[in-house]
Amino acid sequence: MLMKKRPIIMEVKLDKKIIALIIVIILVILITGFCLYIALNENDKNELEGNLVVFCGIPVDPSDTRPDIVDVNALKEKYTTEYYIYTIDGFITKKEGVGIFAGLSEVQFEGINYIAGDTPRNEILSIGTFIASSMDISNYQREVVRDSTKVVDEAVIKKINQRYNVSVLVSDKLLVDLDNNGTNEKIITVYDKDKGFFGTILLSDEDKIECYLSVVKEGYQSSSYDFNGVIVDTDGNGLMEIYMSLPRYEKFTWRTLEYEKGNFKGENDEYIDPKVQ
Ligand SMILES: [Ca+2]
Ligand SMILES: [Ca+2]
Repeated sequence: MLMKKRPIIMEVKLDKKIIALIIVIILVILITGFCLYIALNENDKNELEGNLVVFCGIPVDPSDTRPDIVDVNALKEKYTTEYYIYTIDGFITKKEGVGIFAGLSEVQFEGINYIAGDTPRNEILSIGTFIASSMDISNYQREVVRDSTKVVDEAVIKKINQRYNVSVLVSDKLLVDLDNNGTNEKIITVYDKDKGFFGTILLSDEDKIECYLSVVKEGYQSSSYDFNGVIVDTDGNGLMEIYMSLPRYEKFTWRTLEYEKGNFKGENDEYIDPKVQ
């Protein structure tokens, strides 16, 4: 009888050892994985650190858009480099930044906004609104799809019309996963020519109005009512920035926003009301 019991005890002891070993292995794998994840993320951050970004010929780094900057030549020197050029359709070309930045000396400051005294004129602008990035950011981008059907939920149109007392048509509809959660948000532009109304509106993946990104209530006249900007991730944090060019009298200003789970990061002014549903 005793002889029969011993192997059973041994077996139990062995099982405990194996279990302990498995736990240790799992812990090692988890810790190693976590460290690797942190390290990779750090690499990503470092990779784009110091990336110079120029939108419509204007630097977007907040430290270079202070109202008190007087030495624009120092900025011109800093920003004169080779750039990767992106439009709403993605990467298009690589260019020396001298031409892109030619308009800098004409930039004026007005309050906290950075307003171009005159639109920088060069061959790139004829292609449309663009982002110039001193680093290659292609690997960080998610596709922006232009939905040619422009179909928008009736309830959304009704809400816009009621809110602004207009009767809008849809000019543009873009689909993009802004926050990398696997579902597309939608950015639409709508207009009412008779009332000079033009709006850019963010819809959730469930066709709910998340935010009026930009609204001009009267006096807007243009040959195109399409989305005027670029949607691109310039800091590699996985969230796509919405760079928008906004009309302001005969000049323009711009806005950068990041959207994640109903929240916004970035510039915020009277046009933006993220709480509007
Ligand atoms: Ca999303
Ligand atoms: Ca980003």
